[in-house]
Amino acid sequence: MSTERCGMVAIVGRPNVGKSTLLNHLLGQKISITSRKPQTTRHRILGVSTHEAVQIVYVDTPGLHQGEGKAINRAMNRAALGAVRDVDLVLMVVDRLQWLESDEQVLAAVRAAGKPVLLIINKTDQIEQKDALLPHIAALQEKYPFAAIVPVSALKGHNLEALEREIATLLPEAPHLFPPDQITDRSERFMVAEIVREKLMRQLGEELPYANAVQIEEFRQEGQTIHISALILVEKAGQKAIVIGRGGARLKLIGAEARIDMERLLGTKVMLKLWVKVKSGWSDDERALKSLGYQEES
Ligand SMILES: Nc1nc2c(ncn2[C@@H]2O[C@H](COP(=O)(O)OP(=O)(O)OP(=O)(O)O)[C@@H](O)[C@H]2O)c(=O)[nH]1
Ligand SMILES: [Mg+2]
Repeated sequence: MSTERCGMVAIVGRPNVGKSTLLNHLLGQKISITSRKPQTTRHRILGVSTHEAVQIVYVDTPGLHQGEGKAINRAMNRAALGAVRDVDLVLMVVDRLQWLESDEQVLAAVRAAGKPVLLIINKTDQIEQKDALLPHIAALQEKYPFAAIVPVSALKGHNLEALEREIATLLPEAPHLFPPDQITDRSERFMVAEIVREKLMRQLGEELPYANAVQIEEFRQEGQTIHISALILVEKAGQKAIVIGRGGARLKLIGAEARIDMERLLGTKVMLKLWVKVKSGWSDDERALKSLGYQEES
């Protein structure tokens, strides 16, 4: 048997560059929610990929953003920066040929951590000027001694095998941390709450800011069916009305979409009940955040 390799690999970048999409496609299974809106991911989420002697433990992180703002934003930045400290390798993701001030700040943060950094140019399927890619890569090489620069399309799965091979060469020789069939460290309860949050983010346009959180009140198996009740917390009465929609239509749609994903995840029939409750100020209240799982260990 060849020597075991294993390492922790943080996926970082500014919001919306495709970090969670990349994780899901690397794993071939959806464990981290995604949406067109920035700041979709709020927690650190592990995704474990084991192929024979190589185990890669990916850590998806919230997009690093400026402006500390509310407690929840600070908690998200802390989660992302904490992850960078704890890993063997950092994957920094950027969007096509863009290099913004916010990318520069992400680079400053990972540089400070002193870990090897592999730069991923994502969304190559949407690059119109293909011949601009090589000069862009050359310019990026000047910015930092990246371990490698790999263009991919996370969404279409382009070049992901080459990326995985590159990652494997950068991992230390070490025993595996997880059994080969384990794919995440998160509980089914957590994943179910995240599914509801994804449908909320996708259903609501700019009307609803990020002031929503989901709490699972019940998760109970009865025969072949799992009964789930989820509470959606919003900040204001007006937001509650928006989530519920006319005659409850929007909440019904969110529930129908969430149930499909939950049944796929759990492999059983799901009876889902959704509730919406106003709890003002939770997103800027450290204690409320802690009870919603936003407190990071370190
Ligand atoms: N065309 C294209 N779209 C992509 C690709 N990767 C991600 N996207 C889209 O980009 C949007 C953001 O993707 P996410 O994976 O949620 O991005 P993220 O970096 O995790 O975002 P935050 O968690 O908010 O920081 C979604 O609409 C994805 O479908 C890609 O390779 N090509
Ligand atoms: Mg994400």
